[in-house]
Amino acid sequence: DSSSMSSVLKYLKENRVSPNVEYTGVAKGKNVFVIHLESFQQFLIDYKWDGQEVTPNINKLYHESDTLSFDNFFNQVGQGKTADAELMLENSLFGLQEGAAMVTQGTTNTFQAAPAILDQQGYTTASFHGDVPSFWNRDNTYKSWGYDYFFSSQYFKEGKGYNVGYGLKDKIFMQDSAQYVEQLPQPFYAKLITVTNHYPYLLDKQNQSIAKTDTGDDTVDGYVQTAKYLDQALGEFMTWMEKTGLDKNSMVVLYGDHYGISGNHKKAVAKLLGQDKFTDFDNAQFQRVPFMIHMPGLKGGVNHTYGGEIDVLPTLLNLLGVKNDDTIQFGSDLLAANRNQTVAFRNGDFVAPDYTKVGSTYYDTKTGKALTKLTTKQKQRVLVLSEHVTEELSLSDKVISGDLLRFYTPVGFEDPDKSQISYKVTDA
Ligand code: GP9
Ligand code: MN
Repeated sequence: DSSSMSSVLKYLKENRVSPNVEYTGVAKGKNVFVIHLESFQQFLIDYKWDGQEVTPNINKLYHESDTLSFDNFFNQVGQGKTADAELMLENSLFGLQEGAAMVTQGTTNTFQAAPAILDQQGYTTASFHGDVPSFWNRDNTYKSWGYDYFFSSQYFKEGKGYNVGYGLKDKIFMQDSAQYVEQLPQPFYAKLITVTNHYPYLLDKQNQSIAKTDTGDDTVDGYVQTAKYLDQALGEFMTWMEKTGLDKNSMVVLYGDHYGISGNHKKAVAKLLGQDKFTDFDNAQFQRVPFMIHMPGLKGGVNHTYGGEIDVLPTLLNLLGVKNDDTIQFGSDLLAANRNQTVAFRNGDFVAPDYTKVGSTYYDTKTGKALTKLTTKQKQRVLVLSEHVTEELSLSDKVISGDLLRFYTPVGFEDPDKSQISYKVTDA
């Protein structure tokens, strides 16, 4: 209702951070590729196994001078996993405490999502994914978000051994997507959701080009093989971009959606990381995932700000030069000065540059030491952080559960006309 909405607006007014003007509009009018790296964790960057880099292409991008990379960027998903990541990235709203908002609210709610915002900037918008269109209710949710096109499994060629796990293998998926990308009117915003690097990390012999790790934990040891395969698929896609010249007028955004290896595999992870143990604190820090923005001429480097998936949309809109001062978004431009660096996890835990909370325990983020006795100053500080996290999560929940965006329209924003959108193959 309107009183919930006014508490949301009040919160945003008090917490909105001005974006970094040095970066405002540097990608204006460029094509945008958002590449979803399934279950890809930050620790894979520069990780070596079997005498080789596991992900040389992603590593190369990470270190390039025209790539903005982040090494304190966290996934913030809940039960909705991939769906929560998509929701946060394209709406700057948190996933719900239970279930997946794309499933429970995606069809009916009003959204002011990236595709609809960019549509008004003259962009063609398309999502690509090699699984059935109904998974995570994407086919309905994408209409609410304003996607012009959704290329799902129906659009891709089929063949023996083409699928593994949840869908089309990444190399085939990327190749097949390319032919559709070439047909999109520019500028476009294209999101490609990979899937092969998904638990249980299955891959045919022919495509395995690195040995499994040797932790002895079967649910963990295939991870490097599918991660490498994903990296190769991305490498091929980047080569294709160079061939077409799309690399010159596009901004490429890469992100890992959530952990691949859960906190239930402490022993195996400790072994992978060369540590003697893996604590709850370590597991919170292990939620880092890659976030990179690559564009020719971009002033890059590894940025150490603490942030997460909720912060992506404000960051991208600033780069694209899209006015973003009256939207209902809970994140902030990752390049902004004086931004709040408290990263909320869906369960209320958090990581901030000074303190980390896991359950009822607070840790010093720098040392990893659990604080058994908090000083008055520490108590005050962790209380401020906790309250901030609780407030942003509960207000974001109100927006989604109460479908509050139907009561509020940013200046110049137009709701997507869902009746005009169809993702059926016959209409393509
Ligand atoms: C399926 C894929 C997997 O289409 O996106 O989702 P996840 O299990 O990672 O949430
Ligand atoms: Mn996922």
